[in-house]
Amino acid sequence: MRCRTCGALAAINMRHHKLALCATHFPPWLVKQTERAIHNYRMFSHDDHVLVAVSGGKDSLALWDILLRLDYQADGIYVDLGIDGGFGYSQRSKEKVLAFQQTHPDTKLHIVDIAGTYGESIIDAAKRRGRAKEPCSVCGMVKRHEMNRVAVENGYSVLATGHNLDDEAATLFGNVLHWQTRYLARQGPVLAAAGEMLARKAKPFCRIYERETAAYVLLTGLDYIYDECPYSKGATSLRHKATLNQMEHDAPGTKLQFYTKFVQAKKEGLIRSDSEAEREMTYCVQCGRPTMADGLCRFCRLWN
Ligand code: Q46
Ligand code: ZN
Ligand code: ZN
Repeated sequence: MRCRTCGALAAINMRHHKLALCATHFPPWLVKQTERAIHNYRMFSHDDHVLVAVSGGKDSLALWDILLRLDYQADGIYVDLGIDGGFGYSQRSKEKVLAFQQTHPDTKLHIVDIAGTYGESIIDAAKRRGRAKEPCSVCGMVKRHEMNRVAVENGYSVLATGHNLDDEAATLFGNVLHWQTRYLARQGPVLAAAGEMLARKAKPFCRIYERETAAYVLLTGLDYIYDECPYSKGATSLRHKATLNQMEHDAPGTKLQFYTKFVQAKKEGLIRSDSEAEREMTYCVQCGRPTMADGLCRFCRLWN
């Protein structure tokens, strides 16, 4: 395959776009695609203060890198979950994030140490809830709560996450399989803020395939933690990803269509929007953040 721009040997062939690009022309192309998504879905502008959720993995570091290249005011937040998994997962991922931030000294990095702040690591908290082997629901909830808290308390107008198209399509697939209409209402490229306690959320990579962010970090030499969290192995989302990969292999563009047509249907009012879902929310009596639960939110309940 040859690069469409210069005719050199291609580094990546994107069958879904009928486009092949070389090592020189692919990274700027991806930066432009990200900018386009930010603009088209009205995620944020150059006046916004963006907080990027960074895990040390390829997607979130690529996102922080691209937002800085695009001259956005973007700081980072790292949530130290205290997960070891036999290879010091949290420690090593934190080192990658710190190393990246040190090469961008104008940016700020917020680090939340869960065990230090709440007296218990994610895994211990999950154990207490009888979820030692499947800590992901507790972990995800705590991460979302803490990222939002830091965004709100520090005046960031938007929280950006590195979820890519493969993540979003797998989530959508799971939500549709179980007809989780509430979750469908809260899924999308950008979620509006709800009052002063819930920051706007944006996913600038929602149309970018995982192999494209992988190619980006490889070609730009970004250093990230290659190993996944040890608890991600049994995740249902991996099964959904495998199914979608098979379909994508047979018909390139399947994932992109599945996701973008969903977003379009929401825009046309065919699927309930997040603002409608928001009306069902109440506010946690302890931390004041929106919740679907009565009285205390799930986060406050966990630590009480
Ligand atoms: S960090 Fe936490 Fe993930 Fe690890 S314990 Fe599960 S949710 S897999 S993205
Ligand atoms: Zn080229
Ligand atoms: Zn609460």
